[in-house]
Amino acid sequence: MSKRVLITGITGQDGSYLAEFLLAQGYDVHGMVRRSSTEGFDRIRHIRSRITLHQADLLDQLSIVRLLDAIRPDEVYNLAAMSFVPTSWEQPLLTGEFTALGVTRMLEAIRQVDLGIRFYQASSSEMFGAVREEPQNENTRFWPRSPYGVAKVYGHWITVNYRESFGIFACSGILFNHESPRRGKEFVTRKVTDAVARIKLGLQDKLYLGNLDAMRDWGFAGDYVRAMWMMLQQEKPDDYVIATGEKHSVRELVETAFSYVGMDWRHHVEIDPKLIRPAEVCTLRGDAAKARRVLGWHPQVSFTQLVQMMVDADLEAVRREVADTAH
Ligand code: NAP
Ligand code: F7E
Repeated sequence: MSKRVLITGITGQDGSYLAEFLLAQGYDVHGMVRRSSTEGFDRIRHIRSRITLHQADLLDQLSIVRLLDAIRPDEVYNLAAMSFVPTSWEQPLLTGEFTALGVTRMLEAIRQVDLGIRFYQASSSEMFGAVREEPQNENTRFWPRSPYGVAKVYGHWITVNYRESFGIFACSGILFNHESPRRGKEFVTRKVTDAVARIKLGLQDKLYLGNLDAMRDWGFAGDYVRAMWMMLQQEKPDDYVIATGEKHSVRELVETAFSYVGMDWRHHVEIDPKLIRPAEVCTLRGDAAKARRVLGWHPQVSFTQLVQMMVDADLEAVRREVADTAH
């Protein structure tokens, strides 16, 4: 019989790639979605008929318990969260409820329904924040720089604690930034590739950005969801850093994206001081040696391939948008 899985955050970037990956592995895939007056299922439209969606909310403990009891999954991937760093300064309490306490609600539900359910927690390189060393690995001290980062530190430690307290097979994946054509347009990579497409096609002239000096270790989301699954297939639960080991600045990102379509970014990019964060994570670069050694995980898409893939996808999307409005 096929294994059953529950993904929270299935409508998000990672949820959609993970659902595709697990379907290909033969899983019976269930997703948790929150109630909304309109359906935001764009990223999972192409697999909608092959998955089962259920309404529940990270803020509502009983809804999660009832859901786990009804589905009885073998594995749970907790990807749901308020994931945009700037919003975490505007809505710090809600961020704590979703991104921090939401993890405890998931773990409590497992504790109540079935201690045998395997659990993956979507932790983040934002926990390293003002980095204490480079590259960062599983033993690097955390110093989060936003309410989002602080909430993720809580989520990480409650996952470790429930593993140690109750023997739950719970893993915390400390994932560095990962992107794709399905990335939300407020994140810097997609904001840049969407703007490059619009500028190239004559629909826009300027792109306003914040800190061009920030450096990130950017990988491809499709590679990273494979690592999540690998963690839950091991004999013992553990925590892993997932990263490419390379870092690039926002300036390099912009240069790579504009030059790919034959344009000079200096003619189009302007700085908007409102986009500078109250406390910045200036640089991140991960060391995924443990994941390579234990899981056998390697990223397959390079930085340049990733940027080009996203620009190509946005050129196509914007062309479609233009054609649709012309009809
Ligand atoms: P994303 O695209 O923003 O997706 C977030 C998902 O969480 C969406 O499906 C959203 O549902 C859902 N959600 C939010 N609040 C919820 C609630 N109260 N109840 C139920 N569902 C809720 O994020 P992502 O990039 O896929 O990231 C997935 C996870 O990995 C997140 O936890 C993120 O913090 C973490 N992470 C991401 C990265 C990265 O670089 N992408 C790196 C490290 C860690 P709606 O569609 O209803 O909004
Ligand atoms: O910013 C700088 C910004 O918003 C990256 C989330 O998935 O990854 C993501 O968090 C950098 C920052 O991602 C703009 O200041 C400059 O230094 O794309 P981002 P993030 O904050 O790193 C981690 C791992 C997560 O866990 C999060 O959930 O780019 N930057 N100008 C800008 N950033 C944005 N968004 N917009 C700009 O205009």
